[in-house]
Amino acid sequence: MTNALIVIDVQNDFCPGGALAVAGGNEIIPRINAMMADFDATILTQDWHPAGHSSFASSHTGSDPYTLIDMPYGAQVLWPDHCIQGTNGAAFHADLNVDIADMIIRKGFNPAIDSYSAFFENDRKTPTGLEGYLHNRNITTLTMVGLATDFCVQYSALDAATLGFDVTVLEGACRAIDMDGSLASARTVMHGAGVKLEP
Ligand code: VGL
Ligand code: ZN
Repeated sequence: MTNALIVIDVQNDFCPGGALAVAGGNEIIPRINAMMADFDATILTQDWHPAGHSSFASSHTGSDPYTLIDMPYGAQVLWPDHCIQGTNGAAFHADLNVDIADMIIRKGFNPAIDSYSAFFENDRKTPTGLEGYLHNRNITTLTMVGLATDFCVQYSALDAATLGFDVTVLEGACRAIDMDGSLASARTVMHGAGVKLEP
């Protein structure tokens, strides 16, 4: 067994003061840093949108953030502008130990498709390349931490489980957006998919 720590989207825009701030988002960083040495590999993901991305409410006249829109690939939540490529909001939080990471995977760069998951874009079929990377390194066991539990962590964990990885989400090292019951739903769905939820 080769294991990896997958650190999802610990970026300024998802931390307090950021454009899509997740409550307590920065609190998880010391624990994540301390865990990195316990894994064979550490992989960071980075939400990385071009300006004018289709997941931004500002790209859809008359639409407010945190509402739903129909996209060709299904329902999509509209977000405030966030994690725009090259901006400080898209940078990793300064406290995160990025130096130890083996791999940084960027996602959400396709202007027309969002990508919550580290494995597939929101059309559920366009791969990011992470699956191949993990297989090539014989990594079979994943521990996921980061932001946000009910969006990018959930989607990444579900795809990983579907792909056959052994997946654990450390909920105490994650924080949630929690809109309209999304956290409770995420926990139920992840549990049902065989993702281990641990504190
Ligand atoms: C995320 C909403 C939009 C996340 C990314 O990292 O959970 N959520 N983009
Ligand atoms: Zn995003």
